[in-house]
Amino acid sequence: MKDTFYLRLSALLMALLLNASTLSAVEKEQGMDEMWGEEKLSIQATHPSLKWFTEDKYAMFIHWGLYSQMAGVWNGQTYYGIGEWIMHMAEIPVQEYMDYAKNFNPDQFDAVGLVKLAKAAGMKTIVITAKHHEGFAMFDSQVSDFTITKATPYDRDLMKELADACQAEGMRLGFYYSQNQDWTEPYGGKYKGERPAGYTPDDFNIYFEQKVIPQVTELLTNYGPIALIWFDTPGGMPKEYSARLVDLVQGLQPDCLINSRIGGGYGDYVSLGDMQIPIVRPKVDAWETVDTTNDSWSYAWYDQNWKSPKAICERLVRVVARGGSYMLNVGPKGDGSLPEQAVESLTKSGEWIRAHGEAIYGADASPFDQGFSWGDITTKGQELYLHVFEWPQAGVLRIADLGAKVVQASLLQDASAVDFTQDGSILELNLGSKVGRDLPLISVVKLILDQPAQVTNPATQIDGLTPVTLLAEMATTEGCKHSDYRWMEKFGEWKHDYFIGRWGSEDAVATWDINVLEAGDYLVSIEYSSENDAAGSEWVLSCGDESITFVTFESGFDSTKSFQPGPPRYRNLSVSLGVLNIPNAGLNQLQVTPRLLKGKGIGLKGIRIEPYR
Ligand code: FHN
Repeated sequence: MKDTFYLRLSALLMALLLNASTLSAVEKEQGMDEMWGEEKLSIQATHPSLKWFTEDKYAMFIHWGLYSQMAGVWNGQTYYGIGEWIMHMAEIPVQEYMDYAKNFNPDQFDAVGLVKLAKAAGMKTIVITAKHHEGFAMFDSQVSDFTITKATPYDRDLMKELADACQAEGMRLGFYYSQNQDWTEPYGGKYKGERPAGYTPDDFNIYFEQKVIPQVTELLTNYGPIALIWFDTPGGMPKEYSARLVDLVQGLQPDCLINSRIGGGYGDYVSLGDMQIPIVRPKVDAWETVDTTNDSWSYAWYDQNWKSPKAICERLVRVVARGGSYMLNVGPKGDGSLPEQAVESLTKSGEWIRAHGEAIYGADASPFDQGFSWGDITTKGQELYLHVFEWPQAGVLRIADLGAKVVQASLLQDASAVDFTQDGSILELNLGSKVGRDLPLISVVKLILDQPAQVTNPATQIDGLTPVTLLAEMATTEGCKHSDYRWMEKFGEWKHDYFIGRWGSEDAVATWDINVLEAGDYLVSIEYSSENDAAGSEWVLSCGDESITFVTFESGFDSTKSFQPGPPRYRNLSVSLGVLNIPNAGLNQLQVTPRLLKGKGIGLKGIRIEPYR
């Protein structure tokens, strides 16, 4: 079965990634969900501080440590991969790694400049790595010598400098703290050296009592108000340790939020998987996506894949439109300076974000649970903000079934009126006269409604103007299953491939509810992957009485190489199926069902529907 196969790949990849030689059999079976403690999707979002968290929407994440000085290079060799894991990738002996601290001298670090950049970027909180898996304290800790103040030529406590700058500038501050993994502590999780004689896994308690508890106490005592503490990779840590940390944090700073990666099912809000921008709205009240400005978390000299300012704004909007918060990472260099491209894209995206803050800060999710092909929606009471990523060619944008009357439509940037008609349930906005003008990165059309939108029909809208892709995430399934396959591609960035697989029999069916705004002919194509033994399977795609029959072939392996060791993945193929007539406007169901299955290993990723003209 394909998804079982993928699960095994994923587990194997993680096992390889986590230094198989030091892991127990149980640890080797862990996938990223267990590492992240992501099972915590049933969170009760009740903490009073969630008010600011859900309103602020946008934070800066900073990965900075000794690994930043290495920048992906050890002993003259570049290690491509997840930068802050270089100790693991290059198998650097513990003592050598710790000695390397002598090279860490961040004399270009400018706390005030950093906070000002975050502000210019439109961010409201900074969360910085106080201690990552390497075990090095970026702050002045009394319980370890492996700290910035004791082990490096830079004897200043830069967390203090940052805390002061944050307070002066009105920026919230949070600390990342790796509570479980500590590669340089003999009793820490995933220690990279030889364990002391007589070691048993219960000795984790020594590390926890002597390092984690006192250091978290220091962080929550010596640096003023801490908005949140961001724990990471609890996988395998017994639940009682997470409970201890919750008590500690609540006792020291009751206002401080804790993310779900504390483990044990605790946490005030959910951190989704790294770089995961959900397609449909997660069924959880308070959540965030963490993402990064390029592909790496920490600075790596070779990673030049910077997100454009527009891409940053789009990702922020997609997250806010699904009801979440977005935390975007930047990796300073070892000397404390920031890569120029990161500064540029953060500043430019920040200009747009601040100018359109009305549609972001304090905004609620779209009344539709999913985005649109042209962009996405955020809302505030009777105001609806349409973030138009791509201007439709005809300059016309259609939305159906808002459940409210539009009173006024204007561009948020200058309040200039936008022409519109609202006939029955269909709202049509004519942006024609605006196209070609000096438009911002993303144009936002502000609608004032006569009442808050009442969307009773959340089906994906086929507007008859733009191509729409029905993704696997949006389907309901019978006899087949949703699967999410994740892998780390190059530099620490997790990729997600979501598909419908495990097709059990010819009775299986995947169904998409679609709201067709214009009846007529549509060109249909599908994206899928198929294992060899399932090649030649036959399928029917139907909408009412109209149908298309098609065959799926082996898709072969993805030729994209991953720097992480691991078996190859199946490739997604895009195949045009032909023209489908949808005779009736309104609510329809589009279904895919096998008529002859040669094997189960077929992953259906999406169906693209495009007006046929
Ligand atoms: O292992 C870490 C990784 O280095 C990085 O800190 C990310 C950020 O979310 N968290 C863990 C992997 O998910």
